[in-house]
Amino acid sequence: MNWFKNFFDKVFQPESELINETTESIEEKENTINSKILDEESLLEIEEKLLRLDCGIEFSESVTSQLAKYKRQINLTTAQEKLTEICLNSLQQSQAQATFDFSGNKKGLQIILIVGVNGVGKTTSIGKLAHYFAQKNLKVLIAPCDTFRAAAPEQLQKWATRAKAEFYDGDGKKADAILYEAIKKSEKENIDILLVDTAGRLQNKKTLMDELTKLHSVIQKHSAVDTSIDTLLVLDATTGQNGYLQAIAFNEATKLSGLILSKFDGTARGGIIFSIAHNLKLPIAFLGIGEKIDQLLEFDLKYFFEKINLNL
Ligand SMILES: Nc1nc2c(ncn2[C@@H]2O[C@H](COP(=O)(O)OP(=O)(O)OP(=O)(O)O)[C@@H](O)[C@H]2O)c(=O)[nH]1
Ligand SMILES: [Mg+2]
Repeated sequence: MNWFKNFFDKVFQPESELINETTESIEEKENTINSKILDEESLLEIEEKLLRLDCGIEFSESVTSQLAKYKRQINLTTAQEKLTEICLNSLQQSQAQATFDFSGNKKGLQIILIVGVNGVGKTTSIGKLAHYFAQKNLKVLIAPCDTFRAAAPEQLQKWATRAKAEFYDGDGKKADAILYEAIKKSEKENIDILLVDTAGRLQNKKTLMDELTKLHSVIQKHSAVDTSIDTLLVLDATTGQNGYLQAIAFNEATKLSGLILSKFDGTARGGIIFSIAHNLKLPIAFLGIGEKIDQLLEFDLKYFFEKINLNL
């Protein structure tokens, strides 16, 4: 019996329903209790499991040291519950720091800069976001500020057409000039959401980060007072610990608002998020769960935990 699901149903259940827990479900749970005691060996296994999920050394050690307090006092079923609680708390804390609001109820132009290394899914995420906002009856404009890859604007324009969003044709201009023009166009045409694609690769890391800093200053200099800016880092859920290093580098260069975890449909590893939440306190805004236009979900803790599989 999947007690993990039961545990989650309880965590996300209204309290009134908890009181009515039936004797049947209590018996069911008791039948599945794994009587093995939490010992040194099982603590090591838990740490290995977290490392395999890409949770990173610091987070994995922090979890096992919190669990070590219960050594020889609890069985593995209870340890599983505590493990899940610790992981859940960690993500809840970083999600609580979120300052972004993608409800579509904000006043003024909302500019969303999409950043991330080469191939993580920036352009695809922009297409999906354009669709997401268009579904909320918002006017969306896409700006192709990845001027490094020749085919990038064309790929983005196709997404804009699919999402029924507007597209600013950069026509060979530099990224900062394209952004400037796109901001002006947004103001003139009462655009609600301006989505900005950026390069994932330039000559080297410094030029890439310098370019992002430049784009930020264009927004700061040339946008109206009620314009809001969010920078979302796209991370590929299957990349592992390298994703953590990407988050550090981009956060230093651009002050990230949060993350889009793409390709979460693949192996559904994504444990990298715990590492980032634990160390950088960056919230997740969306999950990419496929290549199609509607395969983007607002981040949902329950969904994430069901997929990540922390089962011992
Ligand atoms: N399965 C799956 N594939 C995805 C997802 N998001 C993007 N992809 C795929 O990842 C590949 C790269 O996506 P792009 O959107 O071009 O990535 P990018 O970051 O814009 O790449 P560059 O412009 O080269 O830096 C494509 O084949 C996409 O279809 C996702 O959520 N799930
Ligand atoms: Mg791209």
